[in-house]
Amino acid sequence: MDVAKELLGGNMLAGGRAIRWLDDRDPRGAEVLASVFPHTGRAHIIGITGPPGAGKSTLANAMISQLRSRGRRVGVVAIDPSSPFSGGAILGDRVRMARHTLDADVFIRSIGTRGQAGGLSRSAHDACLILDAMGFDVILVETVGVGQDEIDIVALAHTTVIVGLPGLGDEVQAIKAGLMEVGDVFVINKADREGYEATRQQFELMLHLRAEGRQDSSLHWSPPVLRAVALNDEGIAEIIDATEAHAQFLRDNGEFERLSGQRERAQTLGLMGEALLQLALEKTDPDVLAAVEAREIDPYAAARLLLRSL
Ligand SMILES: Nc1nc2c(ncn2[C@@H]2O[C@H](COP(=O)(O)OP(=O)(O)OP(=O)(O)O)[C@@H](O)[C@H]2O)c(=O)[nH]1
Ligand SMILES: [Mg+2]
Repeated sequence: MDVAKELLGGNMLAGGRAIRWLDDRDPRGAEVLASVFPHTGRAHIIGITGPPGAGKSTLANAMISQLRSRGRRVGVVAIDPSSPFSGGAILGDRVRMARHTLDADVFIRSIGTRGQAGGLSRSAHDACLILDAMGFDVILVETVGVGQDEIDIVALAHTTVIVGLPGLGDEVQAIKAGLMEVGDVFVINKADREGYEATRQQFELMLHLRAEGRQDSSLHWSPPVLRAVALNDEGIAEIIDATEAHAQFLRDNGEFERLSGQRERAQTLGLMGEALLQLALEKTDPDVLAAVEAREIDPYAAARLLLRSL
């Protein structure tokens, strides 16, 4: 099977294979990517993040249905953290999203991490490129938002949806610590629970402070705070209205292409960094390292020495 040609035609089997190759660092993946790359750059990538258990997967699932009812073809990249504790959750997601698995216009892939820094965002980026080449209109990327990896993955997206939930506990703190800055659409899910109004006010306040802190207001996008009960499909149409409005806003300002370009640029530099490090490690003189171990030379001087000998 000509994987590149097949996936451009929307063949899911081919798409899945390409993503697996890229995830496994199989050289065939890079070959496929080379021939499909010119066909990318069209999909609207939406990152969905927020604290554990906020209802991101349930929401993603409801968003798929809403997008399908609007005729959009939807790709989903679910980040599968290598943590042993997440096994159940991922399995649960599979079951929950199963209602879409027979739909030829929905393609769901979970990707793992190799445990190396940046590995996860690289795999997520590759998966998005393949789904983009397959012609999906919208790509949802779901991740649990706490660490740097998640912020990196969010940087992949044109539109970032932050999912919060009622309650003034640690979740709001986690959102405050970084995610508030990157959100384009805020959703308070589980609005059927107590404390919705207080959380909404807190979000509005944080967004107000965020807007005040930004001098450059040439680009006017005020992130909405939306109410949802993902479990009952409540508030989902409004969320899709907002993500579509944001995409339109980006296109009107030339930001859509700029963000996509910036993403490819960052990916290139990341790959180069990885390759450089690999090369440097291969050429590293073990005697110098041994000398550091023996405390004959300090780490800074040794690093300089090793660099010079490259
Ligand atoms: N009451 C209520 N429960 C909900 C709602 N949305 C999701 N849930 C429930 O909340 C739990 C967690 O939902 P998930 O969609 O798995 O949450 P998640 O954010 O994807 O979780 P992780 O991926 O593990 O971080 C599940 O039991 C859902 O059924 C809602 O709107 N209201
Ligand atoms: Mg989930």
